[in-house]
Amino acid sequence: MTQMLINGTKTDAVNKLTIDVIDPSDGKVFTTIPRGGQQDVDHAVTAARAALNGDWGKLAAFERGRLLNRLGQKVLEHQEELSRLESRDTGKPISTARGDIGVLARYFEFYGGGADKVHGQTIPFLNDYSVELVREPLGVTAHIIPWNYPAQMFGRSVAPALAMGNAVVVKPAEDACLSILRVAELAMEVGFPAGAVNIVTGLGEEAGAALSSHPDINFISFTGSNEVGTLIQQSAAVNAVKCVLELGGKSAHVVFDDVNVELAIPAIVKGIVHNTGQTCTAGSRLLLQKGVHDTFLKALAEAFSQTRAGTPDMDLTCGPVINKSQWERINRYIQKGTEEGLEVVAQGQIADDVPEGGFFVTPTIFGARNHDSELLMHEIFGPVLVVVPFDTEEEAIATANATEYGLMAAVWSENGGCQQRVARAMQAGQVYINSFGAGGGVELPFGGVKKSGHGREKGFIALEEMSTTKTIVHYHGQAGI
Ligand code: TXE
Repeated sequence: MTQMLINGTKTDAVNKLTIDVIDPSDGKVFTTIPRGGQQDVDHAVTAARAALNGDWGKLAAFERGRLLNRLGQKVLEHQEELSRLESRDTGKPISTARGDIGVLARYFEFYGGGADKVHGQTIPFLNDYSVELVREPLGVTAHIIPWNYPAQMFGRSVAPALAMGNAVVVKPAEDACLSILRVAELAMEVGFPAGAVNIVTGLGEEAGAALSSHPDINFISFTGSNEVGTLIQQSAAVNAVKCVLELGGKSAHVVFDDVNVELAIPAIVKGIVHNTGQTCTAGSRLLLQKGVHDTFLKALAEAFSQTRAGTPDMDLTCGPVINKSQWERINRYIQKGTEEGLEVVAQGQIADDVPEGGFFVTPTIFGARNHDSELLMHEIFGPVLVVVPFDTEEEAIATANATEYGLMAAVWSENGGCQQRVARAMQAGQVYINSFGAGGGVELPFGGVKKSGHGREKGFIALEEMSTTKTIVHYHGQAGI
């Protein structure tokens, strides 16, 4: 059994209950984690508050930065161990997991370097006044993390919070949290004071709800489904705390007739099969201009049919999906596409020798004739791409924006004017021109518009999100003058 970490101590849940952790490659239980609840969350929040008022709160910004950098270095020293843990827990191919752990280290390096570089301001005001705007931590920050990129999202959410001097309580996903628990242990080893980093494992509706509605937290960072995002926003409203929400996506590639085919095809394939499509930014819609439609689709189908799903150790294009319910959901969508009469343009394969009971799905591209397919509207969260043709730039922009989501998008064209017009018209938090996703992009501000959420993570902007300002007004004139 793996334990959680509260106040610097590895611990079971107060109620001693546990949750089975299942290997997505064979559907079998391989360990358990504590099923934390309200009391465990209370202990963690109390420990975080005490750390803020104690050793952690007393550190200078450069000392916090040094600790973050040490943790980044430690993660790299343990990269193979962490990658093995992450791939077993999530089903990711081992090379994908190695990449994710590299990105985790980058978060701690990047924000370690940023910790002492967020300056305040002086503000011109009336004569005889000096006004300073100083940055302060928010306090105890709560981080609810999903299962698709546990290690990366831990870094993305927690590193900027720690850099700004907050004390964190993390509720990882019940489906995948082992890498996070190990990194939290490493944080203690490099010298983070007890209580600065706390991890409470458990179910969303128990530990997650207890944390997001806790009256003594000052901020919530949530990545996950829109349904739970709504609950989180309600809890945040009750306690009047700020929240950053990163929710679903239905990202579009818009491919024009003058596309550089060699550049676009591998990026579009990777954009939907990487992490078995379980990525909020997955490029799950492909809008193809009619002049290039047939030749592009033929080349895409050839490349896509080479994709293979297998176990982490087989290290193929993708792994299994995380659990049975996601497996059923994705297969329902594939079935639905067939029922709606969508054309199957290409399919990858599942390797012959995968274990029985694993949650493997067949990567699939569908061609749609009109725009009202459910597969074009809903986030499938699997390796399923839907292609639609278009004539004009205006039509492409309208179709790309015809979704309730707005997380990421890409324009594929060699025409500078077209690239800029489309990039600016697209409703998305990040738009790529002739590329897609940029391998993590720790430095690049990220977040959604519309129902993809609000607030920004990654980049320097996250340091502002994870802190607040205080205005100090100093009158230095003389009485009566
Ligand atoms: O998400 P949940 P699920 C989307 C994706 C996927 C769907 C369902 O479309 O198919 O969501 O996945 C915690 N109070 N994304 O059901 O439930 C939970 O324990 C507080 C997109 O796994 O939202 C976990 O830690 N917390 C996404 C986290 O919320 C609660 C990544 C996410 O789980 C809670 C994952 C509650 N009441 C899924 N209920 C992305 N944007 O990358 C659950 N949780």
